[in-house]
Amino acid sequence: MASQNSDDSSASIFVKNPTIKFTKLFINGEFVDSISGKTFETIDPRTGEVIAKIAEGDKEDVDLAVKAARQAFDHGTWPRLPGSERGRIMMKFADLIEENAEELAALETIDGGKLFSMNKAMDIPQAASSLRYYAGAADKIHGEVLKMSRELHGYTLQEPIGVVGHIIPWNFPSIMFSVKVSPALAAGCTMVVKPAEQTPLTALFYAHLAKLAGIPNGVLNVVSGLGSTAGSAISSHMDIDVVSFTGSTEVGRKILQAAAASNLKVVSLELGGKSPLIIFDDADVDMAADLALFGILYNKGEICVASSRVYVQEGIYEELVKKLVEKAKAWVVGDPFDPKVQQGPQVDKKQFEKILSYIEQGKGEGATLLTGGKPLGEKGYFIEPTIFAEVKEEMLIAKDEIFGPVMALAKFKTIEEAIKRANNTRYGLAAGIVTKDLNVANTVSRSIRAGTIWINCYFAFDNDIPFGGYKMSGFGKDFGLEALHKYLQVKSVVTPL
Ligand code: TAP
Repeated sequence: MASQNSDDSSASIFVKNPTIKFTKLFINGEFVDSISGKTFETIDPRTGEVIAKIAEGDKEDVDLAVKAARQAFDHGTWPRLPGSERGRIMMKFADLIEENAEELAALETIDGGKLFSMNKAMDIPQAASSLRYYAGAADKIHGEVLKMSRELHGYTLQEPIGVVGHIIPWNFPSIMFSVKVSPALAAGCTMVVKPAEQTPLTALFYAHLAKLAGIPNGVLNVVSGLGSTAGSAISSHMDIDVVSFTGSTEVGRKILQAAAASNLKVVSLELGGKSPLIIFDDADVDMAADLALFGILYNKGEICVASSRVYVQEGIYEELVKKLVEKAKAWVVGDPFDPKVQQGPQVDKKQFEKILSYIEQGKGEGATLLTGGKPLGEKGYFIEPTIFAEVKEEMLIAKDEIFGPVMALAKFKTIEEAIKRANNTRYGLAAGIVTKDLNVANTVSRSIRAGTIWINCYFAFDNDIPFGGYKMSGFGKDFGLEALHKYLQVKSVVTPL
């Protein structure tokens, strides 16, 4: 395992220490201080040091942002523009993201500890690509002419739903921003975005680029701040029509309660997961070990669809475990700017400590620690890739979303047992299956109650693939044309013939 301080880097010194240009709230097309004048610190998880002080929005700032968004929706041009024109501006926004990809990727790395190489190759391009996907849909939003049983003429209109509140998490700040904002923009909505307090930097940069692209004032507002104040003000606001949230199941529940207690706004929740990866005896052991490791260690395990429970059929169990441990020991943890590094620091001290406490819990409950289990280095929030075997269903590490590089491994005999154990969770976000047998793949994918099933692959996302949860992983979809529909409402128009 690499030490955490490598000199070798693909990023220039400038990129590793980017100037922080945007630290204020973005309301009605302007960067402004919070009304209270308060700020909060955003931290570099590589060192624990403060990067910048960010304006801390609260209820009054959310009110101002919603007022601007409401004005832009009720009287502004954006919802009334031809879809093709909205699409053209969104394409320009995407171009500007690509022009600034290096700087955005670096901000994402210093704010959240994510790998610079992945940000540059994947997260930032995906933010642009999501805008382009929905830009292409903006002029194809239309209703239907209905077949009536009486002497009536009826048709539907697809209208933008109104003012949207987006509350987003810290694990994929750019992708989450774009995946929420793009379909809402295409639909003709106006919006307020609250980024996570750990990672506000890119959302504020995107606000600047949106203005440069020509998105009118008030259409896209960004209020950085805390969940308990700014986030809560969004979910309970009387003039927000829909809240689109990604984050923990616990906060998702609060948002639903706040929506019910306020104006019954529409809610979409993309919540936690405890996704199973089932590896059958006929799998290529080397490929399966790579997939299992990637499934839990990618983005340092801070991903809602992480394959945190791995079930291996008994015939290949011993061989697979041996490979997994070998590969986990060779996995490189360290400076996320170093191109050889595969895993950076956890996002913050709280998350770091939470993961370590789950590791202690796993040891205490009697699971076998095969490798890892400790923090790495003197500073920052680095944790060794950790694998537990003989994990029983009732253990906390098999049940809770840890959101870190911790795999819970178990052995199974039959396909029925694998399905039963995979479904033994309150979550239902995703699942993976590794087999060469098409019948097995089909049976298992139809039997698992989860929103996405990956067969012989993992984390295979695409703009056109709807993504969302079953059970306590939430409801409502991001990605795909499905996501567009959550920002539209259907109006029926009827006239006598
Ligand atoms: P959450 O607390 O759920 O944070 C997600 C977003 O919700 C953040 O913007 C947060 O603001 C905001 N928020 C917090 N409390 C709120 C409230 N009462 N009303 C409205 N918005 C509120 O997640 P976290 O604390 O960052 O992480 C905790 C755990 O959640 C993780 O360990 C992980 O298990 C899970 N998680 C899941 C996901 C996904 S993608 N499913 C993503 C992140 C975390 P702040 O910035 O102030 O927190």
